[in-house]
Amino acid sequence: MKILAALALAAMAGTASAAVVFTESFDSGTGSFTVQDLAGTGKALWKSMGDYGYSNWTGGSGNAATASSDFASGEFNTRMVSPGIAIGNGPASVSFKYNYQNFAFLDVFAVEISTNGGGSWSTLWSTQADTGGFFALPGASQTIDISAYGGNTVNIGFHYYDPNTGDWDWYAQVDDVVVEAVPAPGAAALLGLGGLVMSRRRR
Ligand SMILES: [Ca+2]
Ligand SMILES: [Ca+2]
Repeated sequence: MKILAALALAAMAGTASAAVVFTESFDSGTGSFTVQDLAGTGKALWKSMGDYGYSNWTGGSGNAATASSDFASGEFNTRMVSPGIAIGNGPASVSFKYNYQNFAFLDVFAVEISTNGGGSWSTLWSTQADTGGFFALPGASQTIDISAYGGNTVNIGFHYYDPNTGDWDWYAQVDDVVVEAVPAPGAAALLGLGGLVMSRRRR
């Protein structure tokens, strides 16, 4: 039975394709994400765009998660963290819409990933490039390959910070986060094994 189970799993792996396993529209504030204030100042935290009086300049609809340093000067370092997302082995990606305005290469907008519930983070992608309109459309889209993290439950972090002092920068906006991955083993594998058992009974 062990061999048959392994064969069934191998068959599943061979035919499994990526599907949407997580989405967040931010149409209810920061939605399922949790917000960290790593500077401990309460400045420029990820919030609803309306909290800063902004519109959605990402190209998404409804609300966009927004972190603004322009709203009030002061040290800031904020990360917005997704719930744990179980991804299987195989092709996987995270995509999102955004609008980011950098101030004099002082601040950073980064996308990070954790495989230990937020205990430690790896940078997937970061930028200091003005992207999209200035307090205006258009927005932009980004897709990042996270296949290397297959087989883990991951958290995705959107990190906006300025490592310098005397912060007073612009802003970052994010909308429509989508994670596509081969569904984690569990439901799919059980379905495969169920099919195998049924076919054996027919013989
Ligand atoms: Ca939205
Ligand atoms: Ca700073």
